[in-house]
Amino acid sequence: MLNTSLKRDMAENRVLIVGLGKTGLSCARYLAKKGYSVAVTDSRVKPPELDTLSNEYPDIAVFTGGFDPDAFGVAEQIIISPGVSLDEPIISDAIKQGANVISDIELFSQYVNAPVIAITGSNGKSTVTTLLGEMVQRAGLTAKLGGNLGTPVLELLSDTLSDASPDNVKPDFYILELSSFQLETTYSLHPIASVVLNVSADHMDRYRDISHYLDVKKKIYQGEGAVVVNLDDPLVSSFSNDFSNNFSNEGSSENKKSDKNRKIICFTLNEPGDAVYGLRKVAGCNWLARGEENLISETDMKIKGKHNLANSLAALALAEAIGLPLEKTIPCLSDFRGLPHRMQWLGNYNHVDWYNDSKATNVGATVAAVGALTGKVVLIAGGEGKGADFSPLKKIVEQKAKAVVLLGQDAELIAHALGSNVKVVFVENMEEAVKSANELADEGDSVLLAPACASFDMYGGFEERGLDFMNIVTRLYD
Ligand code: UMA
Ligand code: ADP
Repeated sequence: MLNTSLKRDMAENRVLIVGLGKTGLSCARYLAKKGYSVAVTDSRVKPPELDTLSNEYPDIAVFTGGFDPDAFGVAEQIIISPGVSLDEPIISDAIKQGANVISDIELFSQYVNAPVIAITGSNGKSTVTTLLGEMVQRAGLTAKLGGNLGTPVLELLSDTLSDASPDNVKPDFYILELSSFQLETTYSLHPIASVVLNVSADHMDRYRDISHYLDVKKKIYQGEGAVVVNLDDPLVSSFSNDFSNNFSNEGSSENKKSDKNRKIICFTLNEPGDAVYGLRKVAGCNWLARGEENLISETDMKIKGKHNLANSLAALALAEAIGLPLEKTIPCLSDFRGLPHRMQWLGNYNHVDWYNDSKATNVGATVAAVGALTGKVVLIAGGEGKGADFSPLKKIVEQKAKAVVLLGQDAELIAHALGSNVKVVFVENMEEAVKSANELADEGDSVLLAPACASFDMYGGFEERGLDFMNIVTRLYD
């Protein structure tokens, strides 16, 4: 639980911020503005926000190029950035010696002044967070969005902004995309509605195994708020049983209440049955449905693929949990075009459709992306695999891929997992990958960048990788 003496520790100058990326900077600014004095450490020689912090707060002590034991020596309160593992020896030693380690999300939880909706899962977080934000706006309410989506949560709190800022108003809701890293050290968020969208292996270089990763994801359900459950994901629905045994397909189709009086709203990609939200075939087309009521046809939506139907149902369920009316939320589904770098259609060049799904940074996302396309696909994949087991790619690639073009650090590992039934080509960089895919694709095929890996071996992030891909494709073929 939260260290109740947090504020005393801060006042006594024993707060250490670990990491000086976006999160570390936001923590330093937030606490400095509140009058606390802090120290910051980062293992990198020149962390990304070093210059900004030094310019804004020259008096804050910063230790870089390693985690300085002197900085940890006096720290009783540590605020840890998501990119730093609790297994770092200096962190685990500090915990053994009684230090209290919390995330920026935990700090946010102590000061937040409006209800929070929290969204996690291995895939679909950013899509659902953004879509729900549009639904809130359409309903005439306000929301601030952030977390793993990109804006550190402390930047969303209005008291960090200057009084003159037009954003300096309390929103009706905060909608947070949360990663497992951020949930590890979060204890008192208590969202009014939360969801674990799905769970498939990711970050296996940080967690012992999938059950360790699952245990961390579960932390989003802290408190007594409404819970949205994906009935199709056995891992999610099984651990949801921990706080309620009412998730089965039995019973009434109305929102269920667990022993703890939590509102539970289930969704499925099957007929709604006893879930609240589901899919129904009407004249050969998939319709999103709430119980008996058909809401919108898949053909009237711009985001494609079964995974995006699941994301849309999850957003509807969260919207219901916070009281938004369907007549406001449904139009968002027909308008929403999706986010850049997620199944982004670039154009039809040389009679081939080109898609940028650079955000497919794990195996589950790539399986969903390949599965979302009709016809044959030339897949471009590879990068930093984060210790993943790539074998789940084999089946869908054998079914749908004409060839796979591999690049980056873990290209060989992916090729090994794919076996010999599919043509594999190794390349050195993105330009070679694009040229090779162009040669391998025939008229009517698709070329899809969905790497199943992080990008950090070759790029500064998935956006940079996606932009590189898009620029090369348009330069060569547009
Ligand atoms: N790092 C070090 N030494 C340090 C501190 C960090 O080497 O002392 C490394 C980390 O291992 C990591 C990188 O620096 O490779 C960035 O880590 P960070 O904690 O400084 O990251 P921030 O800039 O604060 O950004 C973080 C999230 N990044 C991570 O969790 C790695 C961002 O999510 C998030 O948008 C931001 O906070 C605001 O909340 C990005 C991400 O990649 C998109 N998330 C992972 C994912 O989606 O899979 C979890
Ligand atoms: P996240 O924020 O969790 O990374 P995004 O919404 O950014 O999720 O989507 C990332 C990628 O994951 C997409 O490009 C797509 O390939 C895949 N994806 C999105 N939603 C789902 C889902 N519900 N199930 C499986 N894969 C998904």
